[in-house]
Amino acid sequence: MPKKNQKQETFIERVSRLKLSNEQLLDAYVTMCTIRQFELMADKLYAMGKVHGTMHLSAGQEAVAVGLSLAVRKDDYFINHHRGHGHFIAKDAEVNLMMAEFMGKDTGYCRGRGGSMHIADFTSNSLGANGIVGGGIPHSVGVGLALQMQRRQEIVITVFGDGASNEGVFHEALNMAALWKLPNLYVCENNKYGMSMDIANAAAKLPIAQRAEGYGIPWSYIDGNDLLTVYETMRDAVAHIRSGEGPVLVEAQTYRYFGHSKSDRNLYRTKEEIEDWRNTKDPIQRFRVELVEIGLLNEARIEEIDRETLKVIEAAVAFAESSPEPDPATVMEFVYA
Ligand SMILES: Cc1ncc(C[n+]2csc(CCOP(=O)(O)OP(=O)(O)O)c2C)c(N)n1
Ligand SMILES: [Mg+2]
Repeated sequence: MPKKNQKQETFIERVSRLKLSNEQLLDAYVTMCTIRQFELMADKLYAMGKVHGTMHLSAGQEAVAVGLSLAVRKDDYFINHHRGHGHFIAKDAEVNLMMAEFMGKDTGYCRGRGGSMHIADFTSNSLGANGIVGGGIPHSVGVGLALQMQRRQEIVITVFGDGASNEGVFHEALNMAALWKLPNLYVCENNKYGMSMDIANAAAKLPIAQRAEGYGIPWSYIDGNDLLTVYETMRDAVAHIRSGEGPVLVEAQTYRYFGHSKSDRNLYRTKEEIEDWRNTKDPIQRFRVELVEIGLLNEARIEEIDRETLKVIEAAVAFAESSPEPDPATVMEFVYA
């Protein structure tokens, strides 16, 4: 991918070069805030014993989900991984149905059978998250091949973590997708850790995205906490893919604030490291400062957005809590053998 020198450009110059409207910028900000509120609430509900199983929170990674969603079409296909709440929300999922799914309610996206890690919604071409690390990566080859054979304009986006990129299926899938020039965008969310393993101790060579060269695939390694960088990179990648040139791999450097899952005690990283990412690299804070600078946000509006997004999430909790449990008699429904 051509690398542009964005250092000399001011935010406003960048926004105008990228032709993003005020409405798009504000929408992106609100969506990032919604994801953050959702994750904070999910954490609280888990602590209260209202959500069962486990969950993987994506607070800190919001700019990847939202920058990506700005660059793709709503009918593009999406294959997600276990840390996928933000991507689902950025694809306009109904938070009511997500929350109900978390609480195992019959009104949830998967009628309460999937929980946090397995949300899918075929009506919006969200093909599902996956509890198997790297599990969605080979599926993307089949989906891409189907889209290509049907001469469709949609592409398939596959999101996975740095840890998943060390699995064999990553290489198998990239090889076939490149060979057949499939319409596939691969997005590696490098949040520095796979469970408790620092990627620096797990990957022989960084950046991960450079592995794409082995398959002749264009690649980028980007600041995944900068919304406009994510947007621009994904937009260029999508243009390449839609023109029939085959797949692209983007590695977005980001960071998760919560532990890996609910059993994590953060013993593999320091408090200072977490605080540094929170205080100096937070994607929402960075974007907020930029929007204030260009006059799109002020203190009052920021507080209003915080209140409004919290209200949406609280309403989702109320919806989920008042929803019925699945009827035990239906336990065999949707089971295929
Ligand atoms: C095939 C497989 N191996 C191991 C696990 C256990 N596991 C769940 S998440 C995870 C780490 C994944 O790290 P990464 O791909 O970087 O995603 P992240 O959790 O950081 O978003 C592991 C090892 C699993 N679910 N599936
Ligand atoms: Mg990771």
